[in-house]
Amino acid sequence: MKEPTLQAKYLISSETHKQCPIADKPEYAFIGRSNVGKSSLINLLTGAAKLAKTSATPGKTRLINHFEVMDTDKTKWYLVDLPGYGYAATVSQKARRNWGNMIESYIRKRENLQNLFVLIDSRHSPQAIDLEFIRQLGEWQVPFSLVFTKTDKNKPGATQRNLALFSSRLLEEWEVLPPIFLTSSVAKEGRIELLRYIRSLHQSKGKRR
Ligand SMILES: Nc1nc2c(ncn2[C@@H]2O[C@H](COP(=O)(O)OP(=O)(O)OP(=O)(O)O)[C@@H](O)[C@H]2O)c(=O)[nH]1
Ligand SMILES: [Mg+2]
Repeated sequence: MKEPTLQAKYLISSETHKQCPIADKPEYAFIGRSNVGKSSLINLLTGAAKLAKTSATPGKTRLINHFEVMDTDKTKWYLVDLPGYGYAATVSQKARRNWGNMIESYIRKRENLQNLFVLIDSRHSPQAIDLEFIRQLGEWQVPFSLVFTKTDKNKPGATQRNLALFSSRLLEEWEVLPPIFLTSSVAKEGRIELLRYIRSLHQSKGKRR
C-alpha cells in the first residue's frame, strides 16, 4: 500500500536547543555527514518534495531546523534536520567547535528527542568520522538508528557489502546492532519502513531515559 503524503510544515531554524519549539511532541532528528542526504530524506518521509532545502554543495543546512508533521491519524510530531559533520576542509576550527557545541547540547538536552537517525552513505566502506560520532552517542547514551542512504547509486551487492562491513565494525564495540534502514530518496525506497518505525516509537510513548 502506498503511504499518503503527510501534512508537514516548516516551523523554525534555531541556533541552540533553547530556541527550539516547545518540547510537547515526540521528536526525531536526522544527522550524518554533510551531503549524505538528510534533508532529502525528510522530504522523502513527508512526501513533500521541497520541504527541507537540499543542495549538491555540502554544508547547506547550518541550523537546527524544525518541521511539524501531522500524521494520517492526526497525531503530531516533529522532524528535525540537523547540519552535517565532516566537510572540514572548508570550515574553520571555530565553526567546527560551534557545530560541536550546538549539536551536543541539542542531542543531550532535547528532552522530547525519541531517536536520532544517523545517516551513512551506502556507497562507502566504514568511515572513521561516522564510527567516532556513533561512539560518542554511546557515551552520551542517546538512542539512535542507522540509515544507509543513496542505495540507488550502488551496483547490486555493494549496499549489502558496505552494510556488513559497517555492522562488523560496530560489533567490535557494541553488543547489539541498532535498527538499520536502507533508503533512497531518488528511488523512494525505505519510506514505509522508516515511517512504521517512527510510529512504533511514539506509540510506545516512552520518555527516552
Ligand atoms: N542519487 C541520490 N542522490 C541523493 C539521495 N539523497 C540525496 N541525494 C543528493 O545528494 C545531495 C545532498 O543531499 P541533501 O539532502 O541536501 O544532503 P544533506 O545531508 O542535507 O546535506 P547538508 O545539509 O549539506 O549537510 C543532493 O544533490 C541530493 O539530491 C539519494 O537517495 N540518491
Ligand atoms: Mg541538509
